[in-house]
Amino acid sequence: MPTKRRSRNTSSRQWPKNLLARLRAVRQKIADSRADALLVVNPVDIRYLTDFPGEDAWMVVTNRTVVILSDTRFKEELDRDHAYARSVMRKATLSEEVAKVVKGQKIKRLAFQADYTTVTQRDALAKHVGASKLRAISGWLIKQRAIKDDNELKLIRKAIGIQQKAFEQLRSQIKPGMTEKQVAAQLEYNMRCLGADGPSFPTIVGFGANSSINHYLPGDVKLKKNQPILIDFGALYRGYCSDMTRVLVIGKFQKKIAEIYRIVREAMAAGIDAIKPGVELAEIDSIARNLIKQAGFAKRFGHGLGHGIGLDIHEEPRLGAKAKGVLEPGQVVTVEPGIYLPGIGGVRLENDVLVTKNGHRDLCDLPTDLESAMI
Ligand SMILES: [Mn+2]
Repeated sequence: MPTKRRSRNTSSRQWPKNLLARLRAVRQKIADSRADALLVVNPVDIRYLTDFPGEDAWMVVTNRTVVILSDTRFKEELDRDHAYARSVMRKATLSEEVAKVVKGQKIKRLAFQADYTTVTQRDALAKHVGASKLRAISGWLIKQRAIKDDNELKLIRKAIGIQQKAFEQLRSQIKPGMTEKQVAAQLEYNMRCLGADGPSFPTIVGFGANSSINHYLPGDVKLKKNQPILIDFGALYRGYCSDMTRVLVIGKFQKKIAEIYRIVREAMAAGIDAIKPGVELAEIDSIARNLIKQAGFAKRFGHGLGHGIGLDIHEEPRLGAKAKGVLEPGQVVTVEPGIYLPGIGGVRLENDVLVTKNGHRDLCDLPTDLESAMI
C-alpha cells in the first residue's frame, strides 16, 4: 500500500524541505573545497540526500542540479517518487555517464568519495573524466549524517518502537527446545509483521556459552532452561536502523551470569548518564569501562562502548578508548557494555540514546533489571 508520504510526493518537482537542508550543507562543502561538484557513489549517502534507495546508482551534485545515474529498472520509482532530482537512465558505464554530466555542466573540479570508490572505478573515472579534474574527498557526509534531523529521528524512533514491540512479543514465544535460528527467525518475523523493512543486521541469538561470542551466528543448538539467551538485534525502517541487546533466561541465571549481569547493567547506566553535548567520546567509554574494570573483568570487555546509528548500523560517532571528538546534540549512539566469559557465557546490554541540547534521552525503555530478564 502506498504510504501517505509517497502519494504526496507523486510527480512533485519540489525538493522535500528536509532533503533540501541536507543538500545545502553538501553544496557548502563543495564550495568550501573549491570544487564544482561532488560525485556520490555510496548508496547510503545517495539515499540520505535524495530518499532514493535504489542500487547501482551514482549521483552528481552541483550547485544547480542533482543528477542520479540509474537504469531502467528504477525508472518508474524515480519518476513517481523522486522527480525533484534529475535522473538519467544510463546507457554507458557509470564513469562514462559521469563524464557526460561533467561535460554538460562544465565541471572543472569533481570531488569524489575516496572512501567508497574502488581503485578500478577511480581509474575509469580518470580515463573518462580526466585525472586532473578529480579531487578525492573523505568524511563529508559521515560527519553530516552523524547529526540527525527531525525527520531522521522520527524514523529511528519508529525503528526502535518496532524493535521493542517485537522483543516483548518474543518473550512469550520463546520456549525450551527452540533453536537459536528459530528464535532469531521469530524475532525477525515479529519485526516484519510490525512494519519493519527487515532486520537492521543479521540477528544474533546465542544460548549458554555461545553468548560470550561477540558476533555469533545463530546455530542449531536447542534452548535449555537456566541458560543465558543473548539477543542482539534491530529493526530497519525506511532505511534507518535501531540496535538493542538483551539477555534473557527461562528459569534462573547461574550465579556467575547473574553477577556479571548486574555489573554490565551498572556500566550501561553509568555510560548513559554521562551522555551530554561536549563530553569527549572516549570519556563515555572509560566511565562505563571503569566499572567493569573495578569489578575485575577489564579483560572480558574487549569492544568499544558504542556507536552511532542511522542509515548505517555502525556509523559516527564511535564511543571507544581511541575515539576523538565530543558528543553533539542530534547524535544517536548505542551504549552496549558487555562481559564475556569464554566457555561460560556472556552478558551485553544495549540501548539507543539521543544526545539532546542539555543532556540525553534514552530512546529504549524496555527494562534491564535482573527480574525482567527471567521468563
Ligand atoms: Mn550495536
